Amino acid sequence: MNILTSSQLEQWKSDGYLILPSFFESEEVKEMLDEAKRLCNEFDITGHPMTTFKTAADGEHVGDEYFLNSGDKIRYFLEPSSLSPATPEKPSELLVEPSKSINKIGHSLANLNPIFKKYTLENSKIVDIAKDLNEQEDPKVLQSMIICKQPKIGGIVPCHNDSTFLYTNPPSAIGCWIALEECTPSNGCLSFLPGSHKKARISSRFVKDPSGKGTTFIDVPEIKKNEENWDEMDGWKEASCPPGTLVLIHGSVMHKSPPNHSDKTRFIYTFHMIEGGKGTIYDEKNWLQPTKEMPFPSLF
Ligand SMILES: O=C(O)CCC(=O)C(=O)O
Repeated sequence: MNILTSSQLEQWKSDGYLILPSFFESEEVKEMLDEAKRLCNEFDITGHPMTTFKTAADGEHVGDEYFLNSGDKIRYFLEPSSLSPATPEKPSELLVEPSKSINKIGHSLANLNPIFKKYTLENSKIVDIAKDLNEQEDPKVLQSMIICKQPKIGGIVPCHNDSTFLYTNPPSAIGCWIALEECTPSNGCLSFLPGSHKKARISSRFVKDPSGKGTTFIDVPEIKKNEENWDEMDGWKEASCPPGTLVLIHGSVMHKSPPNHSDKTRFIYTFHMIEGGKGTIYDEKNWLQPTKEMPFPSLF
């Protein structure tokens, strides 16, 4: 093994997530955070389609062209409550300055931004982690993004698991989530339901709506629906963590984060890996698509 101890690996297998404090040095975190803030500061709202982002709960459909074609770009998605409601007389207007209106920036930072590339595709520690987990033969990197969780207006991320949103057959997603700032319950740290990855079936998947407009959820054939109300179960654990922490997230583990009502930012950088080998299929129904010019890159 390269980085993980056998007890950490056991914890990953039993909980479905693993918190690794001090994974990145403070200078490395500063470089990522400075770059995240620079990207926010250079955001120009002129001509922006005012696309907002919130993690879809069942029944809610999100996503326009700007969102659906962001797999090979660096695009800005707004925090819903940074905008005034649109009326027949008046379109939505920004209620805060543009740099503070951003929910997330994605979804191809690992390919297109040299700093985030350095901490993803070109990072030997990340490669070692993927090798230590030994879950994927050919990890492909996708959905690399900064999540800002802005002070006061940063919204909730409802209870979900990632393989629903980055579906492969069979499910294979793993999230690498990196705290760039202190994450606490008051600014919206992650919470997990340990062990839920062993029970939760990926029976539904988030796809482009066949109508050609937006996104929807469809059933995964032959997979029995989950009856559990995961969100209401006992045993949720908050994952407060200092900057520099890497949190590994199994694609089936239930997790969430509350709104940020505090006056502190909660910047994080995250990307996901899916299995590119073993005959695993990532199909054209998925909302996030690679392009011919920019296929999902292999980590090694
Ligand atoms: O950063 C957050 O609050 C949520 C992130 C998340 O749910 C994910 O990366 O799957």
